[in-house]
Amino acid sequence: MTEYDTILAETRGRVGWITLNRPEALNALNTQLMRDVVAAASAFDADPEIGAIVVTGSERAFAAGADIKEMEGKSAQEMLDGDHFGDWALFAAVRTPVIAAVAGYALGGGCELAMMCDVILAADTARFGQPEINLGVIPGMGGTQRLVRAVGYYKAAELVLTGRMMDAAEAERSGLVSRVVPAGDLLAEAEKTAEAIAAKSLPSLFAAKAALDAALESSLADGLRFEKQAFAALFDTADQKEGMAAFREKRAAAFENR
Ligand code: CO8
Repeated sequence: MTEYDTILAETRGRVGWITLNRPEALNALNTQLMRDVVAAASAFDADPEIGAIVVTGSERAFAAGADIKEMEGKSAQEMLDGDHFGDWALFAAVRTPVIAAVAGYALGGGCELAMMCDVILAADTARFGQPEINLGVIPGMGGTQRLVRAVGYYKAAELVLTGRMMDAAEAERSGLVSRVVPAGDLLAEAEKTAEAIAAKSLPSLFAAKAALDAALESSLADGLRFEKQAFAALFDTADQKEGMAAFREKRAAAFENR
């Protein structure tokens, strides 16, 4: 397994784990951490033995945002030319389902990173927010766009304009998180959920994620067209034949991921 400077990456069964590891900065997302996360996620994504990825932080912080100290002195031109956060688009584009397991702070870029994932499991200690307005800027890694889609305009607008944090219960009520669990159970729940996903057929997982993404990115008519094509295409996989035969024969499916 490759060693990284700012994260820990490991494989457990069919699940790839990425643990953000800059405790001195509450896992603030600097350029190196972005590169490390993208490299690890891309490697997991290319590995047919991996069916789900978990991204997590520490008990205190999932991530407290982009690294303010790294950005502070930059000009507008430098921010645009450097495209300092551009590689996060590669993370958002991985085909494999990604679960964010969030404890503590998920602020600014940390909240935006969680929203690039497909499932957000929150510990009851989790706190979400887009506090960039307090720094004289605005969210820059998708926060104004994905948060509106996740929680609706009025909730998102209040959070982005005031910069206030919401706790895990409010985040769940608002539709930002999939499920809240006691902090001590977070990693076990993430593992259980990831294993349940990773046990499915890989082609159907890729198709499901791509179709879900289409719901956020296209009109209903285009999304339905995409879904119809993706649904039909799966009938040329061995796993569709196996899955349906297993149902008929009243046994568990043995998927071969093809
Ligand atoms: N960047 C850099 N360092 C940080 C960050 C951060 N985002 N957050 C915390 N740290 C550091 C602190 O500076 C401190 O380091 P040191 O001990 O050397 O001073 C250490 O982590 C511990 O933090 P605190 O002492 O502040 O811990 P507290 O428990 O008192 O407070 C908070 C915790 C409330 C989370 C507080 O640290 C905080 O408010 N952090 C900043 C939160 C924030 O504003 N996040 C948004 C950042 S901007 C952003 O994410 C934009 C994303 C899009 C950019 C895209 C550009 C293209």
